[in-house]
Amino acid sequence: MVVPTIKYKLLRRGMSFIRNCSRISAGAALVATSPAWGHVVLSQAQAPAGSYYTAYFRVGHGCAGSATTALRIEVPPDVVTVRPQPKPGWSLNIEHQPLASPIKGEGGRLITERVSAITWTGGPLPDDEWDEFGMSTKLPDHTGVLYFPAVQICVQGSERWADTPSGGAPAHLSHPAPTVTLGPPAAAADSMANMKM
Ligand SMILES: [Cu+2]
Repeated sequence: MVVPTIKYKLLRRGMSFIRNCSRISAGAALVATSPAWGHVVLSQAQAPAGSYYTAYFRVGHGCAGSATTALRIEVPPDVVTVRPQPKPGWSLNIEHQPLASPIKGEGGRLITERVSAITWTGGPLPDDEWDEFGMSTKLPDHTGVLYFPAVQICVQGSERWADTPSGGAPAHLSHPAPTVTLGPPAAAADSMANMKM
């Protein structure tokens, strides 16, 4: 494993935030199949393309020990339908963006804009506690990786979780964007949905 070496180097450079991450990622390494616990991540890292998906953004710790007071999530351009989950103690801000070309939504209603970002503000969520922030989405029909760049604001400082791999190993990103990997559509689930209609 090269990870301990990297952690050591970062610690030597005085990047204290990595201490939070090291404690958490050590636990995550024991359960290799579960998503990483550090950083800001999506709790369910895989979903079928074209499915309805409730995205839970898990905030694992604060900013270098400082409590979290806001989380802003950018919605990928090809995700058109988004509904955020209100949280007690947090207020919601929803940013909209006009669609290049309107699309037909449920019931034939014309959709002319999309939700481009959602921010929860409140808390504070202490550094040594975790929480999840939810939004229901309709995923695009194609397979591949979707990135939801996040900004975590804290009482002191902030962290931007927006790194994406450029051909390299995702494990080496210091501030990876939350991701969900879209697999082939679930045929069984589709036929169930059609039966209900
Ligand atoms: Cu972390």
